[in-house]
This record gives sequence, C-alpha cells and structure tokens, in this order.
Amino acid sequence: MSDTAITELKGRRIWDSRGRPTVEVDITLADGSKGRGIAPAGASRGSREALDLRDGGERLAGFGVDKALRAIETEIAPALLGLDATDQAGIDAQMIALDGTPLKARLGGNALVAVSLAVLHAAAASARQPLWQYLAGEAPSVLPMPEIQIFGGGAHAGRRIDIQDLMIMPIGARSVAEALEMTAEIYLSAGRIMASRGLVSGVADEGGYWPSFATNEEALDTLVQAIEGAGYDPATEAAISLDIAASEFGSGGRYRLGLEQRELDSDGLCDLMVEWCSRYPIASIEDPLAEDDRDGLIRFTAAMGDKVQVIGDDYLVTNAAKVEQAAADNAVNAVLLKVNQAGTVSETRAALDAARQHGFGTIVSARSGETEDVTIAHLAVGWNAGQFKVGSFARSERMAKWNELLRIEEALGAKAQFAGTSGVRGLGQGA
Ligand code: 2PG
Ligand code: MG
Repeated sequence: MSDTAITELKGRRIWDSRGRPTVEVDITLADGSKGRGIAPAGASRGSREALDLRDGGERLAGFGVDKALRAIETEIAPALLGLDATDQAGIDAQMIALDGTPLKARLGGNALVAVSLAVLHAAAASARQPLWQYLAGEAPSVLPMPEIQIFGGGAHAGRRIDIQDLMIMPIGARSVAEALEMTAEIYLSAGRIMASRGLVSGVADEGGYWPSFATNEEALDTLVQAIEGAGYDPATEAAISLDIAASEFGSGGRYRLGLEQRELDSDGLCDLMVEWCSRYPIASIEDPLAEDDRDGLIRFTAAMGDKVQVIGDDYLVTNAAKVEQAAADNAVNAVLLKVNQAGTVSETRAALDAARQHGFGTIVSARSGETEDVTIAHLAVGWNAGQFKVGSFARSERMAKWNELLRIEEALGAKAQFAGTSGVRGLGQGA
C-alpha cells in the first residue's frame, strides 16, 4: 500500500452558518496524514447544480443529512479505502460513476463534495504543504481581487429587495491587506448611513446589512454613498459588483420585481440592467437574466460585455460543458466557481480550465450557507483564479476566509502578487 492510500474515511453531521445540518468528512492516509472536507449549501441554487441529499420530512425542516452520511458509510468509504489520495481525478471519477446520476442525486452532492475536498486536503497534508502551495506547484501564486457584499438581498434576505448581492470591488487596492482595509471602511460607512436613517435592522445570510430600502435603486444609491462616505472614488478606487440572481424572480421570460411591483419581460430587464450599468459605477454583474434566458444574456453581453464583467452563476453551475457553450454563444464573459455546484474538486477545476481557455474571468465563490472552513481561499490562490467572492465583511464564516487570505498573502511575503483588476473582464483583461 502506498503512503498516500486512504485508510480511514468517516463522515459526521455538523452545523452550518444558517444553523442547518451539513456533512463533514475526515480522511486518514497510510502515512498518518489527515484531511477534512465540509459541504457548503446554497439558497439561490441553479436548477442544474449537483443536488444535496437531504432527509426530507418534518425533522429539521427536511434539511437532515442522515441519508448522505449513510451513503458515505455504506457506499463511498468502501469504494475509496485503499485508493491513492494524490489521484484526485481518479477518486472523483470513481465517486461520479458510483453515484450514476446526472446531478449526483443518489449519493448526494453534499456527500461527494465533502469527500472530494477531504481527499484534496489529505494529499496536501501528506506533501507537507499548505493547500494553496500544493495546488499552485511551481506556478507563481497570485492573490485574488475580492468582491465583498455590503447589502444582502434576494433569497438571502426574505426577498426584501430583488438584487441579491450588492458588493464592492476595491479596484484601487494594491494588495489583499489594502483591499480589505478599504472594505472595512466602506462597511463601517454603510453602517453609519443605515443608522443615521434609522434603517439598521440586522444582517442578511452572508453578513451584509439587511436591505431596508424602498427600491432596488435606493440600495444602489446608498452603496455609492457608502463608498464615497468612506472617502473612495467609485470610478477608480472601489467599484460596484452586483449579483442580480435573476432566476430567483423570473423564468419563462417574465420577471417580477417584488418590492416595486413591476413586471418586466426579457427585453425590459435587459434594458434595466444596461441602464444600471450605465448610471452606476458597476464593474461586474452576475446572472443579470435568469438561467433559462439565454437570448437575454446574449443581448446583454453584446451590449455591455466590453465594459462590464458578466458572470454566469446559475447559468453555468460550475460546469465545463456549459462554459464551452456560453463561450460559443458569447452569453457571458466570466464564470463563478463553486465546488459544491459541480460536486467534486476535479469538475470544478475542469470548469476553470475551460473558462481560462476562452479568456473568461474566473471567480472562486462561497455559498450563502457556509462554515468555518477556509478551503476556498486556498483554491482561489492555488488555482490563480484572479477573483474571490465570500459574502460580506461580518459573521465569522465569512471573516475566516478573508483572514485566511491575509495569512496566505503574508506567507508569500515578497513573492506575493495581487491580481488587482487584471482578471476582471471589461476592466483589465479583454477590455
Ligand atoms: C450566489 C451565492 C452567493 P447561494 O448566488 O452567488 O452569494 O448564493 O449560495 O445562495 O447560491
Ligand atoms: Mg450568484
């Protein structure tokens, strides 16, 4: 048996940032190295992403993970024991074949992703390297540009406003440390504005201020004020990045803006998105139209794709074949990468490779349901993704990831390179 053969694989139930159960997996190798993986969970989910296996029924509102844990114990562990943890692609392929369904519904995307990440960590531990370094190999490690949520909305805030993530991108920063200090100033500035208007009522799922606004545009105006209130220029120092998550309020070419009680068709929403991108200092926009609105996305990207980064999240679900198709269609110019959307590390990496081949921007992203796990900070650096989206600048499941990025920047020392806007379509690359 090789030193890196898997000798133990054990799942357990832990709890995520929404207080819901999730899957954690510990793996031990023959040489004693250990790795741990944890499944995150989305709330605004693409219909073609890997499916979590949940228990259903009344207990824990159906979110239980006993079935997923059973799948790990009775099927995945027996199949993987003895396999070499350094063969990530082989192990992931084995799990995909064992599951046998297109969306990993039988064994559960939550089971597969926790195992896949645990395998990766164990292999890095055996190589005695931090994960980012293990992944980067000889390639230079580049620290990603962060996108940080200031106001949460959509499915993460009781649909109080339609826009899901109102974020900033500190485009004027020269390092992660500086980017996060700018973020802190802007988050504090937003808090002061909300307090002065009597609007502070807590935070949304990812730590952004609860969106107590009368309209989506009031939220955008307030974000600009927060940036300026912190002393930054939105055009050159801290721009806006939005996740519209349009699949959450529209399908079949009909969109309903809830708070404003407006109905729009695909052209109407496309025009509104173009108008916002022209009126506000928006550098990046995600899912501006719904996942079933390919023509709308193509129209929007034709209109704005040379000035603004257009990210496919629900539209691409971290799937290499969908990235290929989107590149052929010119439907978007960047891809959000979420390991649990694909279900395995290898498939996520394949989506990144496809994106890179077509000159797409690449953004490693957290989910709205997270834990203390900081793996994605290592993926963003080790894979040289260029951009990193974690949620807001509050709640420890978010701060753990920002703080890990600072530690990696420090560990790189003089070798640390900050991506800045170089990977952001429309701003740096491909403008
Ligand atoms: C998204 C993510 C993070 P969720 O839509 O990009 O904001 O949300 O994890 O709920 O899909
Ligand atoms: Mg999204």
